[in-house]
Amino acid sequence: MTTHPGSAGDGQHPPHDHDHDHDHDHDHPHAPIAQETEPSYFELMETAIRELLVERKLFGPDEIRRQIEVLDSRTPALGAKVVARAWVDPSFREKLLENGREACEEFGVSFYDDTELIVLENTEAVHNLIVCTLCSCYPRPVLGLPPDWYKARNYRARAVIEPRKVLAEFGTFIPDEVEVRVSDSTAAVRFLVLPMRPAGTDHYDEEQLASLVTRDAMIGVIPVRTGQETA
Ligand SMILES: [Co+2]
Repeated sequence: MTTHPGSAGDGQHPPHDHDHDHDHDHDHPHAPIAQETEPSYFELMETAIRELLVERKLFGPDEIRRQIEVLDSRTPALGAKVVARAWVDPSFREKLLENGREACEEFGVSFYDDTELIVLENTEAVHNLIVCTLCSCYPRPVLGLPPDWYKARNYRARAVIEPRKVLAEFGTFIPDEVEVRVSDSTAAVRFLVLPMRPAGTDHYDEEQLASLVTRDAMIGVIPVRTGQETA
């Protein structure tokens, strides 16, 4: 139990008898929003730089909010639509493999940054896997935020050293005769895997196809499945 300094016995504010900490004096009827940890170095740094840039009028809080809204609007569903279109439209597929960014932009996925997008096609002969060995570079305009494991040191280091072993841990076993190609992303160049269209989907329409395509398949750690596969 905590009480606020200055809130006990001042005649106006009865002492709190519940567990929370805040630095102002009022009674909340609602549960406190938990502040789980102290802000990290990078969180403090971000706040300091953001406040400085706003103070210098280089951009305003509304622009920051709008940019966050754009970032949050990106999900793997966008990438899945791109993949499904490539599966049904050979000329789009060709364009996509030629210039990923341009093809995506024409398809309606805007790029809010200066990154190039290279789309890597999985075939019967080549299986592609993407990684950022340095940090967490990822095709965010088409997939949104990367999963935590993508940013983990373990994945970043091992994906290039022993990709088949890493893939096996995702339940993906690549036959020896298939080449595994690992592409290392950079700040300027991002990759997206164009997975193989699964067998038995000839009668699927574009939307049904898109619903099969998952984030992990576009990173290259799993194939696209229909759920109808026999083990
Ligand atoms: Co990176």
